[in-house]
Amino acid sequence: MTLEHIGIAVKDLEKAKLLYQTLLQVPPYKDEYVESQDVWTSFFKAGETKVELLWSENETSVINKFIEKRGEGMHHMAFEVQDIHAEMERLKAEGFRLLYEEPQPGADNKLICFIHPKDTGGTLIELCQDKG
Ligand code: CMX
Repeated sequence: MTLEHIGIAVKDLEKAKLLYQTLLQVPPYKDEYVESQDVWTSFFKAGETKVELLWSENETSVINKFIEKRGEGMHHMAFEVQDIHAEMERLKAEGFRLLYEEPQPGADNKLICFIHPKDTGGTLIELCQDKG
């Protein structure tokens, strides 16, 4: 698995975009609304990996629930896999709770699934596979 991106939950997307643009010295390469997650995303390249800013206007979204409980900051790590179905089967057999039965459409042309943070020492982990 390779680290594909790190997701950061933010309260103000425009402010966070300016901050990361200053920090990384590159503009975001993509802004995308992900309907299946009800979240706006903004992606920055950072060497071999990416930073994904996450923002939602919906108060009941998982992002705002997370911010309310834990504050802004790192929300998840995403690992890229070659065969997401096979990885989901493998991890399920290892006893991890997966949040979806089937991979869902995610941002940046990916199929995604999450592992429950209670099974991974408190860090939400996403598996992703390029749709090709
Ligand atoms: N990282 C670490 N722990 C987290 C977490 C996160 N991102 N989100 C929630 N938790 C913790 C909570 O703090 C809580 O812990 P305590 O019981 O110790 O307080 C526990 O997990 C249960 O959380 P909750 O507040 O009751 O919230 P929910 O159960 O409603 O949701 C989760 C938690 C992970 C199942 C939900 O956020 C989820 O389905 N996430 C997957 C989808 C997602 O995150 N989408 C946004 C990103 C989309 C994208 O990248 O495109």
